Amino acid sequence: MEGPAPCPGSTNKEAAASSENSSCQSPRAAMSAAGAPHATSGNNPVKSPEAPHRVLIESASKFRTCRQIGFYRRQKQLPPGQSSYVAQLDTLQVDETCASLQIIHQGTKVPLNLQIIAVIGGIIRLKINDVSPSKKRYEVSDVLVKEPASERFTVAEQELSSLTLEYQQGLYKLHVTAQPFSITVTHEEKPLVSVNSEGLLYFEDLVSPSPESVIPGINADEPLDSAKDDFGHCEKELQDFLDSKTTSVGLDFSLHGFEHVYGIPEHADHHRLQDCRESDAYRLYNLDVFGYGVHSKMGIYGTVPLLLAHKASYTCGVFWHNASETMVEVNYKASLQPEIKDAPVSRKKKAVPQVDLRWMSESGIVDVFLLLGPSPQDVFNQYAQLTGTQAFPPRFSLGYHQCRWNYEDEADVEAVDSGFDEHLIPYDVIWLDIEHTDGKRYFTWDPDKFPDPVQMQEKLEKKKRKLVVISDPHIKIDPNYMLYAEAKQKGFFVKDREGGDYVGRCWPGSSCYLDFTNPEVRDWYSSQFALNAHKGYTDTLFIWNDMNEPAVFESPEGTMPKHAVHHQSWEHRDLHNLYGFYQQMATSEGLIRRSGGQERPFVLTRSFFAGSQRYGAVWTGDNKAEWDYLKISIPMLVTLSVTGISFCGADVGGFVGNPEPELLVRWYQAGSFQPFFRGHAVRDSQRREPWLFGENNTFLIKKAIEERYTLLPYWYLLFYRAHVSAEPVMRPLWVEFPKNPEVFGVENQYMIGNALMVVPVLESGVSSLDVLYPGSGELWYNFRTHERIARQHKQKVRVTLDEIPVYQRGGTIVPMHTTVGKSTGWMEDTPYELHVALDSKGSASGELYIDDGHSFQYAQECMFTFRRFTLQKNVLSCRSADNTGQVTAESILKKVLFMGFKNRPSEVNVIIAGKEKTSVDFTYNHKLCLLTVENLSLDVSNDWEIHIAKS
Ligand code: NBV
Repeated sequence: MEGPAPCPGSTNKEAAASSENSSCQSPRAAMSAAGAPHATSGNNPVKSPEAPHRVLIESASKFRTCRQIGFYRRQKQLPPGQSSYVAQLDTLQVDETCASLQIIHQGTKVPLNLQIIAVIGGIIRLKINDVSPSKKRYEVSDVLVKEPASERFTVAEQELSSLTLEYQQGLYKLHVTAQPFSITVTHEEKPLVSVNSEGLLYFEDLVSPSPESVIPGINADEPLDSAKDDFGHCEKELQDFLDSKTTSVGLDFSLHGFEHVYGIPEHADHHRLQDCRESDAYRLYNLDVFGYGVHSKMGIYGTVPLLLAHKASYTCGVFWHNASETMVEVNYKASLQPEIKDAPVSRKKKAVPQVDLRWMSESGIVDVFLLLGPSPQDVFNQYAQLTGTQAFPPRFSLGYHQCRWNYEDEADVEAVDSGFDEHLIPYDVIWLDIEHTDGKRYFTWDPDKFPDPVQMQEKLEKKKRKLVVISDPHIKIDPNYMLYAEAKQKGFFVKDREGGDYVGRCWPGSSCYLDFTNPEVRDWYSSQFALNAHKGYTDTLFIWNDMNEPAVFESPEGTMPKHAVHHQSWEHRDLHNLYGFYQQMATSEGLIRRSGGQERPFVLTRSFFAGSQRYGAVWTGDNKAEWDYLKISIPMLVTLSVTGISFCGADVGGFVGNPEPELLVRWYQAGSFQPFFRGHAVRDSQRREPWLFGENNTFLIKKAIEERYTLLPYWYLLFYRAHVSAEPVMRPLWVEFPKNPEVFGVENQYMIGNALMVVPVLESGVSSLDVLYPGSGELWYNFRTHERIARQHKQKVRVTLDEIPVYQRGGTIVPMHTTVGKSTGWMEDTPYELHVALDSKGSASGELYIDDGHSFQYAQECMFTFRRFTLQKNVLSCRSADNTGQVTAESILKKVLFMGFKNRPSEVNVIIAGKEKTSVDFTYNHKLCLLTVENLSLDVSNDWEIHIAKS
């Protein structure tokens, strides 16, 4: 190809456009803007095979390593071991809300206020802030659903040098040591977590940099290799960006007896967090990293500063409530600890595993919640009590989504939509990327390509399908663009240091960025989704928020400078990780409002923070069409899931590049068993609709998608449970088998709910897999053949390209649909079937949840059917699961499969509402021990029983 290289997303025409209107940058800037993997993830130039004209050079210097981060380097000057802080126990005050006391730095004599709060429900909150600040520090608001209710601590002991507070009638004790200051929380007298035992409490004085803030000979605020900067940023720009204020805070925690910690997304790395001694710390800084490298601790699009620690006897969590750039160091070690109280000295100490954590944030205060568990579900509940649960999605959004950058025009949309019908593949949503707009002006349509967006949506709606369009946070500077003009006039953009609107470059060229941290801006943005506000914005249109880290081209690390100024004069540095959270909040609120509060929204976001689960779904951004990315998607998604974000997915097929057909098929098979299921592809890639890879692959992809649709009742139930009970939808094995250390490091198998274990194929050419069947005395069944797995806890399993292994756990009942339709909308009246997998006692239980699939009536008027099925002593009963739901429409159960039923029954009878027995047809397969009761017509809203008479 001749001529200048277009950047991602641009056409040659655009690339040639004037700089004022161009959505393009120089190739180097494009690479810079789009992001590049971290230094630790490889520096090799990567050729994008589908776009030979576009060479994406992975740059080592685009994103900073820990050593290039000023506050990290300053904090690392603090020698571990002996804290300079002393707790002034005589300042202790205890009231209904907290215990507070002062801690003082022995060198600087600067006092800090420590609040210890006993939050009802098994949470201890520690807040450390200035006593008399010269300037207020940023405190995160809007992430917690409300100010957590607290109870009074009992002071059990108070001496000159220590103090003991009791929580939950002494089940937990907090031992506060005065000098050096530390806190140890015990559970049943055993140490659980110590705070500042490594002496790494760090709290920079706002007024003057502390003596430690400067490394001899090097200014810690300058990049180590600024001279080598390769992005054409002048010295001043770099200084502007890196002018770290000395406002950073840090604290250490030791988790006693733990060897497994998880959480703190988002990193393209293992589920179990890796030791950081030989490498970088985990960085939590939301960044747009195109084609991010795998096995890297660099921060990518989102942050949830929640870490979970698990051992066979206990699960707990640390939630660091701070939205500035944060680093987390994890060190695994064994320590000698007093284990047994009152034991002879010789028996008192034994080596126990320990995880040391060090959290460091660039600004804000120390505000940390210790989630005391003790079970995984307790930690999920405690975290949800603070930050909320997963928004209950509309049912359509659990179907399959078809996306591409870009579906070119209305004809293209129609052709793709029809393609699904022609190939009889169900799907629910088609997506439009940035090119659908008029010059990247969000809320507008390209008048040539999308002249009649309403009609286009009506056509889709007739087929019971939806449209999603993208809406990024950058707003093109164009006085004739209404959205810009209005926001400008209202002063709704993020400001620069001089008080003007901050201007950055993004897809539309020069742009301003809406200040979503301002509630007024959010309110105004929400109102943009009103049905009469913009042409073509109908009630079947849903929204995708991208580039909301926020991404800014030609800016260091491709994001907003830290000195940009937000609402109430807070600097961007204080709240960087919250920007995307606030955009999704405003978008989701807008969709609710446009329906007068009636309809559930669907909003996908790329950037997120703790609490984002309340506003919709998250995906893992710009992965690549390579096997490593399919593989890493599993730990990435289970990590998101255990940190509250259940509605998560990865681009099926891989965003960047062209997947080989085998990879694509495997990705569909895995994606079909992941919460958010969307195929997506970068611009310039070959078309990837499911039917373009030959008959057999089309068949396999169709089969994977169909399987998703037959399992919709189960997915819907799991999302309901995630919403009401904070249960993750996708689960690492340790959550379901918490007492089984063998599974604590497993990340190539996972659970969907408590019933299905999925073993995705993550490599090419695989003909067998080693499958672990966890649990003791647990029975497992092949999900498709219903055959019981012989009791071996590890087995080599033969696999073909046809499907990935999925197993149903004995003791569970999975609700399914009997057939599939064109989309979820066509399946509202589709009958149900139950897959009952018997445990070793011949019992099983499960649930089914049904409502209208789209409105809030389930919550407002209890308009739902929530049923529990229990199999015990050969009787399967159907009863209300919680006695609150009202019956909605009639829903028919047609078929029940009983797996692991040892003998052929003599007869099977149904008793409806306690009335007389009716005998029903059944078949029995001896070899499989499978009893099938068919041709039923049972309304699941009724109480009924199926009695199986033994022969
Ligand atoms: O809007 C274009 C893309 C989008 O397709 C992708 O899913 C996002 O992650 N977007 C990023 C911006 C450009 C990436 C090079």
